[in-house]
Amino acid sequence: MINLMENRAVGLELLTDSSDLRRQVELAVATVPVIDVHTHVFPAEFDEMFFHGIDDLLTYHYLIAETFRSTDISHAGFWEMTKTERADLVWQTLFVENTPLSEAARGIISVLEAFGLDPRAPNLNEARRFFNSRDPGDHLDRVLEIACVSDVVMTNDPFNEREAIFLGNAGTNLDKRFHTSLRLDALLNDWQKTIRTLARGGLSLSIELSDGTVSGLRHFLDTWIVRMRPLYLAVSLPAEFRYPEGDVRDRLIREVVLPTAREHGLALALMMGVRRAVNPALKAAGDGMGRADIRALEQICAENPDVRFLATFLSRENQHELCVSARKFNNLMPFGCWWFLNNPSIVSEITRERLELLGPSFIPQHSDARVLEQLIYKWSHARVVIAASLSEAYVQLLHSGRAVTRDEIVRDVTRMFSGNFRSWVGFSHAS
Ligand code: FIX
Ligand code: ZN
Repeated sequence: MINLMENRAVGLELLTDSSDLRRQVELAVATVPVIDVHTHVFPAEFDEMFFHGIDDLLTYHYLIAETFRSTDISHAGFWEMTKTERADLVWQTLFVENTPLSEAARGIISVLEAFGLDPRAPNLNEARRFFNSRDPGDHLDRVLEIACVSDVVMTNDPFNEREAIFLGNAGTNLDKRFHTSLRLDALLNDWQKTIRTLARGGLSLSIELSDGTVSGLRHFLDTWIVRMRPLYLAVSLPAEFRYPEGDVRDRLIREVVLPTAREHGLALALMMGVRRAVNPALKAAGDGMGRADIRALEQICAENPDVRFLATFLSRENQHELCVSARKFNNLMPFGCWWFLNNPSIVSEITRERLELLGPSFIPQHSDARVLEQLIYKWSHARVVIAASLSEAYVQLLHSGRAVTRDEIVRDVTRMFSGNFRSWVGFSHAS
């Protein structure tokens, strides 16, 4: 009881020494569990969509793009290789013949370190033996524990015929730490192909978006929302996305997506600024980015004040605009440092400008992990930068004349790591 009382008292103590303050921030950021609001990670129930272990880690598309810059293998030659051969080539190229200085390469080192594996191994024998020996359930528990991740939100595409098979059962026997989001890229960015996919599934629609087609699409989404219980709807949008635009996508957003979000009380995540297949020869590694038009987001938020929006942009040049837009629209929640932004130098800049313009009313990061063990490095690397940015904000506040307590720091970090998302999407602790 005394310890509890002492601990309670410590939590209420004003932190007037900047070194103590920094230590408390680092402790809070390191130990407050986070909800990972956007990932491509799947649990083992999704079979071949469940990526884990050293070969999946090394054939991550970030590392494939980097490997092509340091070896003379042709794209075709690389794709003819087996996954094991590709992983060996990536390891040899980026980790043996060169120093793993990039963020994605350093991430592999952080994962090996977490499991006590040799980061300077000449080959992958030890790592393969280790990962192949792990019990899947225990390994998942251990990864989430090391990463201090309480919940993982997947990216789920009901328009993907292969995934739909797994999704159909997701509602029932899914690991309770995994949650779905309903991804709309196929509908909004690939309408011509999707109408053919839906026809194969027995849903015949008209490409001109007749009334019957709109109601057919609404019913398709309603059915999937009931089956998969997504925490939010999501779509990535190209850098050239404009709104209003008067095209098919504009009509699908207005007549199908927004009414569905409103009717089901679902938030809509807009992920803006991607340029798909800039170099198709790199496959998943071939996407690029571009500066998007913040006015499109503002128009959607302004026209739909009763709908909550999550937003992330892929261009560093859009980040300050996003902060200012979020000040204008309280139905807009910025989240994460997406993809090519997820590098410490840029995460630091984005986090500091968000704290300066938004206080704790944003979601600092998502991992975008595709391979289970990436959760470890993406969160350990992010936490270092978030702690430094947050410490700077508290120290500046102290110098301006206002000290904080440890409990207040934990409150603020909890709000950013899970509270803002929970309240935004209506995700209660119980669910
Ligand atoms: O659109 C997305 O969800 C992107 O995150 C992915 O397409 C991308 O490949 C990725 O995983 C980036 O980290
Ligand atoms: Zn993603």
